[in-house]
Amino acid sequence: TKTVKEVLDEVIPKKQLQLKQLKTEHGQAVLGDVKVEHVVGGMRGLKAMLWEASVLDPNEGIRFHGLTIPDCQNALTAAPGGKEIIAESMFWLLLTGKVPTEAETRQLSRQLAEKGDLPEYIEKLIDSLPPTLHPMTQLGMGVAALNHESKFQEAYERGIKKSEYWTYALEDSLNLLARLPALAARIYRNVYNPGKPIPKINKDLDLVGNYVNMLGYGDNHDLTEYLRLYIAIHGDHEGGNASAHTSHLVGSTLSDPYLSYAAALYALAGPLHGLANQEVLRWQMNMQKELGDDITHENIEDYLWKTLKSGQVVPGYGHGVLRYPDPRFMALQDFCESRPNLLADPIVQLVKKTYEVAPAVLKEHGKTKNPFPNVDAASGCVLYHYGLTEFKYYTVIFGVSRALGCLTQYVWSRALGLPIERPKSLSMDAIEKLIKQ
Ligand code: AMX
Repeated sequence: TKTVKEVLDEVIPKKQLQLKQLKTEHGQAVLGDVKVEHVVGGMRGLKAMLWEASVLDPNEGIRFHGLTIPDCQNALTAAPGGKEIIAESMFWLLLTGKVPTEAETRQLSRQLAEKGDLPEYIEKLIDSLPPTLHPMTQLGMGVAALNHESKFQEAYERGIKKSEYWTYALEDSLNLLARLPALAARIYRNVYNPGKPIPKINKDLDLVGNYVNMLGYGDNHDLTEYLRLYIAIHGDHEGGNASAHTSHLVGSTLSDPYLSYAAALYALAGPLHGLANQEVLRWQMNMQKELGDDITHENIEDYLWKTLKSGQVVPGYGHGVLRYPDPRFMALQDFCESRPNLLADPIVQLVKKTYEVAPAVLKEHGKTKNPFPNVDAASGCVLYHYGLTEFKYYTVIFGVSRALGCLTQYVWSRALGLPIERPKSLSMDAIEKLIKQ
């Protein structure tokens, strides 16, 4: 059984060669035009960054090294006694491009569990924060402060060769991933359930199994399985989304993995991005309150129009790239469909019914390019059903997950020696001058 580092030792030289050939043989090939609409329109659709682990097709959704979510559900190892993909097997796939064996997955689980305890100064820092401070703010602070431990930063200061960067990047990434559950769980406990002792990390359990245990829901097998699936499929969504792009940009300055990921978390904390899963549930609960027991397709339609006419977006719908229902939404819906208890829950029903009505309303409204649900339309209601009712915490779970993809790319960016990002910006006057030329 190889370690993830040993597999990377084999894979990296091949990718380095591929990049060298791309640069020398195809450096001048054209991938698309840069139009004014790109410059003023949030760079939507502009093919402008390298990201190895996943590619998003507008109609088909995400593929991780070519594998769809159902492919991953078939190929990747589950926890003992479980069925859903676990974070470790997804991380291994993202990082190496290879499906890990069960033994490799278990070994990575143990490696992470052994590194999972928080340093005391982080515990003190988190414990000192007011419980009213948003959990995402706390998560970003904890991740940033963990850079006290950065091997990458220490090695850089010592003066190492560029070719060695990735090994320290990997060490930091594994350490950060290992500690995220304890950090995220401590925030939850402090804010919502103070005073109760947090269980210790079980070295025989997977990363998410330990996370759920530390959150205080370890005896809920279905919630544990749901979070395994949730964290695996939220792990990466190519590079252009705001959190991934932020970590890539910050990492390109050779800021360490902790600081790069802390920056990503603050992009994730915006309501148009990761905070949408908090917003969806708030919006659906308001709908439930207003409609009472009279939940019909017509009433939902009226409520959707009311939201749109008040100038708000319908949270959980639309996407920067996707033009079809998000396969992550479908995977979470399938999880519900296979559990009658879950499906009978009024809020899960409401999400399902909203999905039956919203695309037609959004099409008629005519603004959004994608009238279909994204993953956030479904993710929160299941957490709510299982008793994790604190919406403000939901994006933290997303934040634990997105580390899989962002840290993967951090390692690859250093292995490939990618340069500091520095696109060219233009003022409106400069754009007009260029057009006239
Ligand atoms: N409800 C109402 N209007 C919407 C809409 C929605 N769900 N989605 C997009 N629109 C509007 C936009 O606000 C924009 O209006 P404008 O021209 O007045 O500015 C117009 O439709 C065109 O937007 P677009 O090109 O289709 O989308 P985008 O790439 O600019 O934005 C996104 C994508 C996700 C920010 C947007 O669809 C949105 O705000 N959705 C609701 C929030 C949400 O669910 N976010 C989660 C995304 C997934 C994630 O990151 N977790």
